[in-house]
Order: sequence, then C-alpha cells, then structure tokens
Amino acid sequence: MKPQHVILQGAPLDCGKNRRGCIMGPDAYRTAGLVEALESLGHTVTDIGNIGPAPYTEVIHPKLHRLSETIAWTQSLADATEAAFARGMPITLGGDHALAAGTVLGAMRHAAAVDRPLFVLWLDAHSDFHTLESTDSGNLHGTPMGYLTGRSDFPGWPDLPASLPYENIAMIGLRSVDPAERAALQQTAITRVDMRQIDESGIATPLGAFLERIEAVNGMLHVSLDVDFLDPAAAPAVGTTVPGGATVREGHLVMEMINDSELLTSMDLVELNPFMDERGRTTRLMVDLAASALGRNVFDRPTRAF
Ligand code: B3U
Ligand code: MN
Ligand code: MN
Repeated sequence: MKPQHVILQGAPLDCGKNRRGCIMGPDAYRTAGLVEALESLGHTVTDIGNIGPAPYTEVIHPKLHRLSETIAWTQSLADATEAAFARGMPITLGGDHALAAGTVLGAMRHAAAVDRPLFVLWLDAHSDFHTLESTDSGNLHGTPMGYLTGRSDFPGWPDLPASLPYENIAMIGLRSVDPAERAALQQTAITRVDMRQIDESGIATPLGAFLERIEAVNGMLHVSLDVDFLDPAAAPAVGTTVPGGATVREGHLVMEMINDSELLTSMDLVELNPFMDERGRTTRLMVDLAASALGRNVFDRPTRAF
C-alpha cells in the first residue's frame, strides 16, 4: 500500500457486553508497538489518544446492557472518525465491537460526502446482526451490523445518512450465529463466508471476489477485525472465544490481500481483552495483522494479486 497518514484513535469502550477488560485495549496496542510498526512501513502516524463517549445519563434498560453509554459512544466515534478522514486513514483501537456502530457511521458520512460507495469487511466469528428486539443477551456488541444496515428501529441512536447496502458487506469467519440472526441474514445479499467454506475451498477466493467488486466501483473499504475471527489457540485474549477460527496464516493472507488491493480506507481492531492475554501474544498478533494490511510482504508481488 502507498504511504498513508494514519490517524490512530483509541476507543476504550467496554459497554457492549458484561465481561470487562476491553477498556485496556488501546494502551495494549500502543505498548505492543503499533505506532512503530506502521512507521517502519513508511507511513506517518498521528495518535490522537483516547476518545470518550458524548455526554450521557445512563437510563437503566430492562434488557439492554448500558444502552445510553453505547449510544453516546456511537455519537462521539462517528464524529471523530468522520473528522479523521479529513486528515488521513482512521484506525480505531478498541474497545469491544459495539464501537463499529460509530466508526462505520463516520465512514458512511465521509463516503456520502465524497460520493463513493462504502464497503465493509467484517472479520468475526459472529455476525453482530441483532436488532434491539432480537438480541437474547442484551449485549450491544452483537448489534452494530443490525444498526448500520437499518434493519429496524434503533431509537435514540444517530440517524444513518442511508442504510449500508447488504451487497456492500462481506462477513468472513462466521461460526457462531444466533438463530434469529441466521434467519434474518438469509433474507439479505450479505456475503457470508463461514469456517466450513474456508475449510473446503479457502479464504482467498471469496475475499478476492469481494475486493474485485469494490475496485470496480472505486469503493472505500472499512475493515472491522474482531479478535475472535482468529482461533483462540492463536488469539486467546478475547471474552467470547469460539473454537475453530482462522489460523495465523489465514489471518495474514486476508491482510496481505487487503494490502495488495490498495483499497483499505479505515479499520477497527476490536474485542481485545488484554486482561486475558498471555504475555501479550494476542496483542502482538493483532499488531502484526494490522501491519500486514498496510504493507510488509516478504516478497514483492505485483499489486492487485487477487
Ligand atoms: N450473538 C451473541 C454472541 C456474540 C455476538 N458477538 C459476540 N458475542 N462477541 C450475542 O450476544 O448477541
Ligand atoms: Mn464482533
Ligand atoms: Mn465476535
């Protein structure tokens, strides 16, 4: 990828689920050397520090966990991400996956302003496609895709410029999808690649097809990387481990294809729980994967090798 000006923003959002620890994510990435890794690839980096939620008063909801706080984060992160696009490439250091409601909304606003279509690559064991009605757990990190696609009302949440089109979304790595999410997903044109498909025919083909579609329309690409996309044996520092995830090699292949495509315009690193890490290994792997998406192929390859 060509040299970028990367805007790192910490989002120590920990309200999207009950288990605590993602609050420590942004500083873990800094400690593991993310800034230095990106600079060593020829990029310039501005770390704007940590963002907080917009002012809010928590109203206890009978089912939804820390709803007011999550809405407040969505507001502040959408504004911050939109502003970051004016300066460079936003990379958001989570924080749990509820933050993507804000970062993707910010990217949607920017895409609308520059009149380009936005595509989202969701690398995750989960589809996070619940509505506020369909979630059983009440954990809002299971809902950002439901919100962004305009599936149903999210009262009190920021308005979307337009719903994110289903055709512009690829979810790769799926292996834990709730029945209500599955039924809803089957009604959509979202590209869904589960681990069985990856086992049977590899990860490169569906990803390459998605990247080609983005390139054909000069689209922007937001990548949302959930730690649990990866197998817990390689990436144990996550609250919701789901066995049977992507290997380190598959993770790097995805990131290298993203790098080759030169399509990446923003990225989230989410769900890292440093409290559960083993001597920083998950954090380091996430830093390595982020770096892979922005450069560092071992051998030079022609660009757009997908
Ligand atoms: N779909 C379940 C589980 C879940 C979603 N995202 C994560 N876990 N990390 C739920 O609670 O909505
Ligand atoms: Mn997720
Ligand atoms: Mn997940």
